[in-house]
Amino acid sequence: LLSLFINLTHPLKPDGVQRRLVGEIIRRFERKGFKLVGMKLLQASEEQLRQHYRDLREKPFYSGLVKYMSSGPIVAMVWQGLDVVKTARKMLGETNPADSLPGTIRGDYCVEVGRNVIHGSDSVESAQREISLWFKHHELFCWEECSEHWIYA
Ligand code: DGT
Ligand code: DGI
Repeated sequence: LLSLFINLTHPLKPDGVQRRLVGEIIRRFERKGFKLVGMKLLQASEEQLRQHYRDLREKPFYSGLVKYMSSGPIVAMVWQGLDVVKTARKMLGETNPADSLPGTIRGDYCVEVGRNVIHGSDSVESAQREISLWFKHHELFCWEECSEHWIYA
């Protein structure tokens, strides 16, 4: 069963923490059936953010993005579950909250692309890269969930 699983890094951005959305967002992923395997509150360094957003370094909003992301604590999370990367992107909504449907996290809790509350890895490869950027091996936990047989057939 575990070999089907894929991880996702999933930092709540500084506005998610400031706006007291941490519990609400964890609740959505828990209720969906995904398993929390890593989580911490941290202040991101500019160097970490430069690596995290290296694909966006030519964009006009890049410096503002790094400044915003380092402006306060974030919550970094790793969730595990079948197709979690793909499904979590649907739960997050579109990059621009204005394009996100109600019912998604960005559709329900924010209005502007520059304050879109949460990040989710966009592919399994970027999830692997991002997990190794934000977490040390011993900060991730492999644990057996008692409800697993009611979530997976
Ligand atoms: P549904 O789920 O009744 O609304 O029907 P569909 O069209 O969403 O799903 P369908 O017709 O491909 O499959 C019918 C049921 O068979 C589906 O509810 C769950 C089950 N099923 C489909 N593919 C798999 C699979 O690969 N493994 C297992 N364990 N069950 C499957
Ligand atoms: O993976 P996403 O966060 O959905 O989107 P992305 O990887 O294309 O962009 C990363 C972040 O960069 C995004 O969450 C918000 C910011 N961003 C993207 N496009 C714009 C933007 N920020 C501003 N201000 N303007 C943009 O056009």
